[in-house]
Amino acid sequence: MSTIDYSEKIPNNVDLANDRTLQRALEHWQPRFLEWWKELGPNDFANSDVYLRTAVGVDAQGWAHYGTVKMPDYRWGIFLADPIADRTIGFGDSFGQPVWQQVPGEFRSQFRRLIVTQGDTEPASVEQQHRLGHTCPSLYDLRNLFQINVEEGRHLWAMVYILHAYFGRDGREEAEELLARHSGDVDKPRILGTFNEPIEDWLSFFCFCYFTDRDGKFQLKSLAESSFDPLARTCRFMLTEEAHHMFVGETGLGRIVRRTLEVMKEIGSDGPEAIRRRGAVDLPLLQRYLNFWFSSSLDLFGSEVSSNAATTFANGIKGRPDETTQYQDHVCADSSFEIEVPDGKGGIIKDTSPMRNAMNEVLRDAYIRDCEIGLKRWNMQIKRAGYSFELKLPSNRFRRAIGAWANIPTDLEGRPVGREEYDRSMPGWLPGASDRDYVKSLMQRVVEPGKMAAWIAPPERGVNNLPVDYEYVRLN
Ligand code: BYC
Repeated sequence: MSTIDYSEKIPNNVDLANDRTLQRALEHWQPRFLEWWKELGPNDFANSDVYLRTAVGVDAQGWAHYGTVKMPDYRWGIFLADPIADRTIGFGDSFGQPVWQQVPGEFRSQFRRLIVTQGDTEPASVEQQHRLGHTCPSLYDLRNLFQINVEEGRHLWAMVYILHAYFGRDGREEAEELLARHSGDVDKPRILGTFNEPIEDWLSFFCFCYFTDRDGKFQLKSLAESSFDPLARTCRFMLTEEAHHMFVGETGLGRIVRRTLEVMKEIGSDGPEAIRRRGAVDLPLLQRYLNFWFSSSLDLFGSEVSSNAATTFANGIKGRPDETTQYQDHVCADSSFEIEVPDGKGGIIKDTSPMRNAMNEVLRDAYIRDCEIGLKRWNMQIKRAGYSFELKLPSNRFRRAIGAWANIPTDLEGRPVGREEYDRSMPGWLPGASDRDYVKSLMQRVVEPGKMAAWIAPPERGVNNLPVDYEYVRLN
């Protein structure tokens, strides 16, 4: 197992000390990163002591250390999972050949595009969550937000390292740009749509962690299959950290459902107005938030049929999650995939695409199945409490902005509908102004250890075996 050198200015397990040029370049980027963090990270809490986990190794057993840290002192570092001896290319035209330790010249721009896109999402999410700390529902949640923020910052470092180490001057310029684009900026927005959506309340935050971080899981798993070994190893380690982010989303939404069910039981009603009078989140409101974030996150997989996807698969650049264990055919040169597309007359037809071109859709399908798991769990909670309400994922055709269904109005079941019906039905499908105002009214900060806001139940357990009422953040 490789060890992490913490005596370095930039902790790393890539032997940075022996590459002075790269070390200098990254040390030059470091103060810019810190400036960005100060401006657009959770810097109003710079003086708070936060109980954080920090990566200290890449060993599955003991990779993290927990302790109290002021966020600006967090040690953002560069960690690659240990190499797999004699690893060979797992998919595409070069299947079975040794993996690459350098980027082949002919694939340079394709790799750069994907690495930049991946890197762009990390600081974007920190920017989106910039002000959430002020309205935390508990110290436990505040700590989780900050944990996610520092780790997304580290994931930015992970991509910046690859850009600096393997893409020369272009890579250094791209690394600067990663700090120059900003979420929601009209002139210089983040690359992918969802990362320009504001996250102004904790309901949105938990939905984002549940749906959007899960896209992160699928994309990182695909890049972890890459033939470019340093990228694969980087992404493998990022996935270790990523799991917690989805946990925060799933348990956050689960706790909201639990609290709502308690209120429904107390008042003996499932009427949204009555529930809102008690300061909880009615289930139809939650459903509208799920519709919003799920449909937005579906776009992150790109078009159903994509020549980019075909090329990156053929060239061994980006595979499918768990390529080795989940699939038999790793070349996919002759297979095909059936997709449903609009027929141009207000209906749906089946079309067949070469499998390689449909890789985005293969990933999206797997992602949707993964998203279903949490919903099943919450629906079970609702059923056990004696209610018939069922949370549902909308169709993958609903409210799409990318791909075959972009800007085609459909209902939640994915049936094409007229524009007028679509607009008329929207208040029932997506959060409207009054929903957002109500959710905003709930966002009152709760910072007494162990106390929770009225709209969310406490977690089942605290962090790292500590009690729920531990003072996870000392606000100073
Ligand atoms: N919004 O052939 P197409 C995470 C662009 S999340 C705006 O359809 P392709 C995280 C596309 O870029 C994971 N633009 O798709 C989560 C292309 O533009 P260019 C992030 C979009 O290329 C939470 C054009 O449309 N990682 O880690 O096959 C917190 C045509 O593209 C969108 C990655 O995404 C969109 N939604 O696939 C923190 C992995 N979708 O290049 C972090 C790297 C597509 O022609 N990225 N476009 O100007 C990729 O693998 C691919 O770029 C995509 C698109 C899957 C995103």
